Amino acid sequence: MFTVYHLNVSQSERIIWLLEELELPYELRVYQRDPVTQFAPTELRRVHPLGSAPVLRDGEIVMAESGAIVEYVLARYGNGRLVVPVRSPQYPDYLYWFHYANASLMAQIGVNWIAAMVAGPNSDSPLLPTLRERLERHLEMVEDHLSRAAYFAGTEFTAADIMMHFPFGTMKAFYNVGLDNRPFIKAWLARISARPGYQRAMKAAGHERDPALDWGATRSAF
Ligand SMILES: N[C@@H](CCC(=O)N[C@@H](CS)C(=O)NCC(=O)O)C(=O)O
Repeated sequence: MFTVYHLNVSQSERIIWLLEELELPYELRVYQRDPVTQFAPTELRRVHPLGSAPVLRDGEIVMAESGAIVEYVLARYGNGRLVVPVRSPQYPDYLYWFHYANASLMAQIGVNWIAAMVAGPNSDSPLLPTLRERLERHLEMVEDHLSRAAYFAGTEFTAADIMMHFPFGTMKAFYNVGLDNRPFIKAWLARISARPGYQRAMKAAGHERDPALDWGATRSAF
């Protein structure tokens, strides 16, 4: 059985969600963020040297990095579920969005979030509008894609959707990317929210309400 080391309000909910979708049993170990810094407690460093979440234990194997964990679970236990076959025309989209979620989108959101915190609310730094414009380019690209596809890899829900959810869903608790003018991203979030596996996972992850709803940034650190 897997053990999922979960930090509240974090990307580790991707792993809970994946296991719920696959109906694979797991034990959950829950850690709470420091209420001021929002960092993980030091106990998590006993599980993995970086001390951040998620971490998955599968017997002797201990893995961090949500994308790597998702790929590992799907390759070993997925039996073809939630992935796109390599020869499928949808495979490049599947691969792109799966990796884009953390490698580019989360990276951009993270920079904007930290810059906004460091600059403060009254800053007139020209950096902030520049970063906003960069983030808008991402939102425009995602919106355009979802205007032509129900899910990131086409007509079927896949692990690429699991990877893409956090930046538009739970990340809002820290930094709201702003989806007011993005009807296709919001429609995709609504489709995701209707999934029983998602609902079970968000409950297990400790959410009292659906994190895909617009709840505004409530957890800005420092
Ligand atoms: N790219 C990593 C990010 C890991 C990460 O930064 N996790 C955050 C939660 S979303 C964390 O543990 N933050 C608390 C800390 O680093 O102290 C992944 O996808 O697993």
